[in-house]
Amino acid sequence: MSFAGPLRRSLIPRTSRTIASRYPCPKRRCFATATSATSEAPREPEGTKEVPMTVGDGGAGTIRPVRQRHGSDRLVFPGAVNSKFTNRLVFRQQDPSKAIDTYRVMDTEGQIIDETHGIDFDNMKEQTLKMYSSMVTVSIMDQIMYDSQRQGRISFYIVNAGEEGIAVGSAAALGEHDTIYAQYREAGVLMYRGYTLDEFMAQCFSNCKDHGKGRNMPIHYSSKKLNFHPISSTLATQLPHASGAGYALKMERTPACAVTYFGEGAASEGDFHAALNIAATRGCPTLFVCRNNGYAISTPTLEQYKGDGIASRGVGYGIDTIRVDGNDTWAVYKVTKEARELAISQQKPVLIEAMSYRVSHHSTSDDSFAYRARVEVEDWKRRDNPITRLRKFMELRNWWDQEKDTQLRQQLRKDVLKAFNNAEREKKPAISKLWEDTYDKPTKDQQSQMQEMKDILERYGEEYDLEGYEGGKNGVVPKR
Ligand SMILES: Cc1ncc(C[n+]2csc(CCOP(=O)(O)OP(=O)(O)O)c2C)c(N)n1
Ligand SMILES: [Mg+2]
Repeated sequence: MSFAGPLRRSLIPRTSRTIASRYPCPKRRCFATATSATSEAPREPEGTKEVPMTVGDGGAGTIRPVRQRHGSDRLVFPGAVNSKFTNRLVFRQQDPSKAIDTYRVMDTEGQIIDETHGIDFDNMKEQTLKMYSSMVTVSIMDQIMYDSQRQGRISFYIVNAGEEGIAVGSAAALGEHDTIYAQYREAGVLMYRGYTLDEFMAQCFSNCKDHGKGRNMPIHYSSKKLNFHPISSTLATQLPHASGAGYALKMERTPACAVTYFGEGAASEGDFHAALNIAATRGCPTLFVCRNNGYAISTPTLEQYKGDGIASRGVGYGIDTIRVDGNDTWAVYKVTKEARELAISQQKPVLIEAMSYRVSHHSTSDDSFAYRARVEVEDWKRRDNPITRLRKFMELRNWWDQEKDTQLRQQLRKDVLKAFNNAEREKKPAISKLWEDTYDKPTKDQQSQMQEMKDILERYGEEYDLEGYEGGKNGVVPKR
């Protein structure tokens, strides 16, 4: 019957079929050879028959068979496919003297120390200046926004100090179609990708130009245009999203990757583990970029985990992993570029652990001197800083000097203040925006809430600065 073929085919789960045909397994022939070879193998006692089993290879999503051979010197179960038998009862421990290395391209003086870096610096002057300028802009914006929060002009802020190199160095190595899921201390990624100062300020002031319609706390940026998903400060929720986005890119055969940023503290969340495991088993082209800055608010890393940082966990999940000096912007650039290439060409996730120190308080809601000494912070600031390091690199190449630096900083300060003042004067979004975008049309409950709000504003309108909102007190009228 002509139906027989397609009918039988349809019994195979659709996903396995498409995945297997897209990523043919070079080892599939070996299965056939191994199966026929068993007829010549010595006979096994009853009850210990070889049972072919399959196991995911963690790469392109293919499956291959494993079997426990009689008399073998190693364990070959689906859960542990190449483990030697031993009669020595030893609990394996980590060896603190063998911590995972930290990759560097340049030292603290801006001198290149890895001559195999393969970065074409001579043709990268313009890009280097863009990277440097992005980092300086973030640091100037941070100072202004931090002070403005203290003056009560915005409600909240998170400073990026000390971690600008991780954000900008990695962003410089990504493609425009790569889709980003960040935590909250990665303003440099947006800055490098072209988010304007007006956009930053509109979000922080929750004004009517904010992409999020003023409904989120400051620093919860988003940009559809730049493939940057909205910041969610509910820790680690972005990580499974990034695994899923990587999987979607793989299914669409888009030559791009998903990239997610998170702190080492967020890596204590269950979502971190779920995200890494699913990305590893499904072979998702997702880059996991961990900023290990030594603190989860007031909890130092020494109290957060016992293992070798976050990198050791990547290895545990079977993910290609690297640790990098986060103050070395070129090292971050280089590993991100290589990781991206690996993720896309081999369809698998990569974990990057970028080491840095959180120079700032956690946020404007935190006073870090309640749990760490001022001298500790001052020491770190003096010893090393990603901005200073990149500047030294540029000076060594005669691309930069003190005069240029002063000019750049003056100009950027002016630009930030201009955007700041414009955003502060802008109206807030119409009050009705509070109810938009959850449902296609306002529900009955929402309509009654709007009516209640309208009544309150009619009665007590003079208690509020309604003129500051688009449409004033009439802005609460729902669009039907
Ligand atoms: C699910 C959840 N739990 C707790 C918090 C409160 N919280 C906000 S930031 C933070 C520390 C995060 O530390 P880390 O991931 O290292 O990021 P860092 O602030 O150091 O950049 C905590 C516990 C939260 N936002 N979400
Ligand atoms: Mg941290």
